[in-house]
Amino acid sequence: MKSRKQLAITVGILVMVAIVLGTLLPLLVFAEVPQRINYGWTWAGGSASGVSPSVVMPMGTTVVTLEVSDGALTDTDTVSITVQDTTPPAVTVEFPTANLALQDGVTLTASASDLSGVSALYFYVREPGGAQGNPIGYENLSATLNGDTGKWEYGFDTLKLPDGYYLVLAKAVDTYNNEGWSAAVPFSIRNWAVIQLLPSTPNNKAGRTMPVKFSLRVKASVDPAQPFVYNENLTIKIYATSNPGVILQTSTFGTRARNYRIENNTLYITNFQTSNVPMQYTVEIWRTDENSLVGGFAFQTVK
Ligand SMILES: [Ca+2]
Repeated sequence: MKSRKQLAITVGILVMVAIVLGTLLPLLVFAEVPQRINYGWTWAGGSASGVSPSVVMPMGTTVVTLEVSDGALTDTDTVSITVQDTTPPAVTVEFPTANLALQDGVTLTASASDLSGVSALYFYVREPGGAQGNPIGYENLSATLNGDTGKWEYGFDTLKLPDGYYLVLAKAVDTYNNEGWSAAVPFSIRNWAVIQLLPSTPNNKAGRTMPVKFSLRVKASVDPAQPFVYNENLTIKIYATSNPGVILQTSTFGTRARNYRIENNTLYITNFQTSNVPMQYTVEIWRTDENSLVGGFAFQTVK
């Protein structure tokens, strides 16, 4: 009896072990064979692997094919990726340098660079005002790329503009039409010479109204022929040389007594009532628009 009971217990244990093994074995088998999935990315000129690889794509549109494989089965998909340049070119005006005084013909020069290439560059000559100046009709001056220097150039005749203060800016455009602006570079134009026509006689009688005459011509260093400069936007200031703080007469273009007029494209003339006391006077010629001094001269009255 005793041995039969022991046998029954032994059989029971064996059955339980078999049940446990039957449950666990399949799990152990699966654990020893993990599912390995490969991700392969390919495109014209490149490839990568992994679930989310970091890559550098070329400019423009590229079709990328993804192939996913677990070793037995594969599947593919494609995606179209477009890379655009949204960064404007870097551009710098190299000539003129800041605050340079220019004469005659000059070559405006700028350098520009861009990842996708600079396709065009334009210069802008403006009068001062604000961060980018005020247009005066010299916009979008299309520059040419100098193959030797790699710089962009534009031939500019400063005689087209009156003497005074200006700004030049450059705008570069890349092949994706992004526009980059240079800083504004201030410069001046100095082509004019004031030529004193008085005194026609050395002795101007004090106390009389006398015509103050002068001419404005292109500097001989710029053009030896010294052509006449016609300008209706001048302000002529006359004061006693000993007392520059008190302006005795201010003349602008017009027909009234204290205005100035331009005769025969050869001279400027304004009438000035001199003091009874003999003294020396200074005449200053200014550009009204921008309050810049063109030049001046002095004359004297006698008893
Ligand atoms: Ca760019």
